[in-house]
Amino acid sequence: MKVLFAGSECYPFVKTGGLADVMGALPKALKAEGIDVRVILPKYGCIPDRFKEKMEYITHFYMRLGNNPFEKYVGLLTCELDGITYYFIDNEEYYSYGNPYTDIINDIERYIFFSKAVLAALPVLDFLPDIIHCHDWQAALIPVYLRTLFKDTEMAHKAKTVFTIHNLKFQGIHSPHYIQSLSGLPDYVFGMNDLLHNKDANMLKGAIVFSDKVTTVSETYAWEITTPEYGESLEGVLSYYQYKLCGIVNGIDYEVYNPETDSRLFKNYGTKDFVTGKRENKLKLQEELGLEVNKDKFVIGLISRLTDQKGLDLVSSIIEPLIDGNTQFILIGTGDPWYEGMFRELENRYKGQVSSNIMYSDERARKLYAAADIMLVPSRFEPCGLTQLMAFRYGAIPVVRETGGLKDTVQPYNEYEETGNGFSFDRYDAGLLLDTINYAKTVYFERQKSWRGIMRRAITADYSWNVSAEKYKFLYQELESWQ
Ligand code: NHF
Repeated sequence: MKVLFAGSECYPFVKTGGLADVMGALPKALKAEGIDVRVILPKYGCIPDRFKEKMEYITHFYMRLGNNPFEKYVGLLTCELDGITYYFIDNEEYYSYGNPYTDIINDIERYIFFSKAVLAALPVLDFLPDIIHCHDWQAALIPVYLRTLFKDTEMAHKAKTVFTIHNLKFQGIHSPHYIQSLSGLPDYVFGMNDLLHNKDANMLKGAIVFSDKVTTVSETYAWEITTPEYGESLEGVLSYYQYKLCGIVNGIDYEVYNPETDSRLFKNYGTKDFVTGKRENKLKLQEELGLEVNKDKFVIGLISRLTDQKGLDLVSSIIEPLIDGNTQFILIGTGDPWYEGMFRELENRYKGQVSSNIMYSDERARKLYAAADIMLVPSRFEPCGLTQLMAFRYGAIPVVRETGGLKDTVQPYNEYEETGNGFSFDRYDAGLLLDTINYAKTVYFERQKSWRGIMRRAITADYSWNVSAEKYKFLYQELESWQ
């Protein structure tokens, strides 16, 4: 079986969030299931040189885009990494700048170009996939193009499409006129039953309508997005198409994230020596960040994009009662300037107890997973969430809100049965977050044997891609069997 993954970011070439992790890890797990998976993405200027040097030029051609009378250059490059073939769409005008995103108006044009170029490139690449698996709004027009402008091609007769929603908040919305003039899609696609939504053209809605299957990254989120609270105005459309919607929870790459071999840690550790290993990482990180060096402090970690989605308003309103003499708080993340300022101010106010790292640093993030006692993920909504999975892997205990994938992956601690690998609360409420952290803190300080049990269950749990990759395989097989 041949599968093509198309999306806007992919680890290790370019990453701004969890989408890149999934695009990087899932193909490897599917390959282990015997599937020929290849990945296609734009060749951004921001891809590190060490990868650009590995890329080989295949060919180029020219393609028209919408009403523009001039043809656009489409370069094709390839490279192989860890047994996976990657293809890159090259066009200096679109991809030489940005990180990788720019602003929504520009990005809409850049990803319309990408979506059309992917389909135009496939015959040239001599790779006719059985499944084209598209991710998020940036690849949303691929299924639409396939069933319209490309409908009479061999590829359209053969390929089925899967569209995965990683985050419904971003949909690729603009006026029908703008999207039609750029895409050149036929008039009928801009009707109420297709791309038109609340007077705008909505690219993600197009993918929901035109794809053979729609998936999202946890079962709970698959249900939540059919409700007004989480549906981002598409709940009606998603409910209508519920028959083709399903949730498959993400995993993480257990080779990339492994405390036994992770060279970024101060000390490596595994399932046998995690108590001493984590202690050493805690002491060293405290020293590096200028916090009071003391193994007995309860270290709370938070690694997040600083946006409203992540529940930071809850965190900001409980920070005062949270930070006492026994507790330290370490944040890593960038985002909304208001939150950045707030966390900087906190660090100044609580010198030695709070460390706000307003940055994106993979190395520091891994050190924090290894050092922290708990990791906070109090999200307002969370399609899957990878932070809690990485926290498990490094023996940090997640404290999460019961939504989306957080609900599906964190089993709350039960003190009567001594089960569970984390702590959770249901309503989006600062008081509940504080109570839950305080409960975790009490177990940590007063019932150390129980705490070690929670840590053991977290660090030995299997949240790798194995199980979920098999589910995707079944889904692809089902589609392949359709005539
Ligand atoms: O895990 C990868 C990620 C999710 O919850 C996460 C999100 C974006 O918001 O699927 O995509």
